[in-house]
Amino acid sequence: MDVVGLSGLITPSLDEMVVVAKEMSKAGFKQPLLIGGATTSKMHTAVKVSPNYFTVDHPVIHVLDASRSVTVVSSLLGENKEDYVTDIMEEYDEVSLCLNNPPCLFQSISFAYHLSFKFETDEGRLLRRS
Ligand code: B12
Repeated sequence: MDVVGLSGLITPSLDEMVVVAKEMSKAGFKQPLLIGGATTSKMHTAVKVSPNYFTVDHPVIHVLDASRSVTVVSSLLGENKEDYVTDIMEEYDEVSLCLNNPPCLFQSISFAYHLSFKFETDEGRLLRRS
């Protein structure tokens, strides 16, 4: 299976990713799109990139560390691909709905803890993720 990966090293890369996602959609690409790099976030992927390309067949997935892409691609190749992708889709919907609402965002992120992201918080305020 081919996968397309975009790496956002500097802030302008974030807007370019949106352009790339739109172009991939227009050109009829079918490959999953992995988003990574220091300036990217799940919120940016959910709100800006994903609406331009995400389908169950070719999801857009934010991957925090390149080493995690192995697990992600294994899940995309596995029997439970559809469940895996649907979970991500639902999570992105929740994160998008919570935009500009930190308590709501924290709740939805806690809900997604099973995806094994770790967070440190201070009275509901997100401090760090690892
Ligand atoms: C090395 C470096 C450079 C080198 C790059 C050399 C090269 N050929 O790659 C040089 C000196 C050229 C450079 C230039 C610039 N840099 Co610089 N640079 C860095 C630095 C120190 C390290 C980046 C790095 O390579 N890290 C190692 C990689 C492996 O880590 P990573 O990118 O985080 O990737 C990991 C994950 O994010 C993930 N991942 C990354 N991509 C992907 C993709 C996928 C698909 C997946 C699944 C995962 C994934 O996996 C990786 C491993 O875990 C960072 C500071 C920092 N500590 O991050 C600044 C930094 C990125 N640079 C910065 C800036 C501003 C610049 C310049 C614009 C400076 C200027 N005014 O000219 C230019 C831009 C050049 C350009 N056109 O891109 C800023 C960006 C700030 C911002 N938010 O925009 C940073 C953050 C420094 C800072 N704090 O100000 N830079």
